[in-house]
Amino acid sequence: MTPTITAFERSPDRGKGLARDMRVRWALEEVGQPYHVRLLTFKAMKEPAHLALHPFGQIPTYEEGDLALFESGAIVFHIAERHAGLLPDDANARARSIAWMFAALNTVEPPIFDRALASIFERDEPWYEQRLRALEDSIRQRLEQLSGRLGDADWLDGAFSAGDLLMVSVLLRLKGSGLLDEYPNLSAYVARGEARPAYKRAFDAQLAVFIAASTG
Ligand code: GTB
Repeated sequence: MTPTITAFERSPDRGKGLARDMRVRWALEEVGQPYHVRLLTFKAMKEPAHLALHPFGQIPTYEEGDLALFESGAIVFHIAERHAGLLPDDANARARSIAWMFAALNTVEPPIFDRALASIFERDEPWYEQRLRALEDSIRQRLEQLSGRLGDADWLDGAFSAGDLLMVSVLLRLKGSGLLDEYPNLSAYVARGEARPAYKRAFDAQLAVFIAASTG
């Protein structure tokens, strides 16, 4: 059965691929699973039909037969469990990949996302510069640690896995901030992720949605 995911009808990032449907698209592309996309306005996301799928009225969701999921991490995990290619077969290596998935979402993403939110919603506050510095210090601490662990390896733990897919997705939000450039091995790691054909297909698909919304 072909799954259906939800995405922004018009992403506020103007097609930069920063919304969280991108990581789900990427996972589906990595495993070669075709998918449908249902596009939603902000208004539709808060209506009962969507709230029945997503208790917080957000994207992405994932529907497949009688299964409905929300939370991008849970969706990527589901895809990785049901298809070959995103989690190793060896039980210990698999557990470590899953640990990297959680690390990406629980340990690395929060200060990065908070920085993005602050730069949109708190820019005019008198304490903005101080808050930005504090958030960037927290981000640097995580990047330093991650950079040390990655070293000169291509991926976090052996072959590319769902842990890398989520970590690269999270780090991509730092592009243009200058922060990633302070850690050349992490910049190269993100570039390796972006160079994957599956990433490119997913990126092009979400960009096509933005272009269609802008020209239609
Ligand atoms: N923890 C959830 C998950 O991982 O799935 C978080 C889902 C989430 O934050 N969804 C956002 C959403 O639906 C879109 S991705 N927001 C609408 C709402 O809450 O009403 C977050 C996002 C939004 C915008 C940009 N951007 O413009 O760059 C990037 C990322």
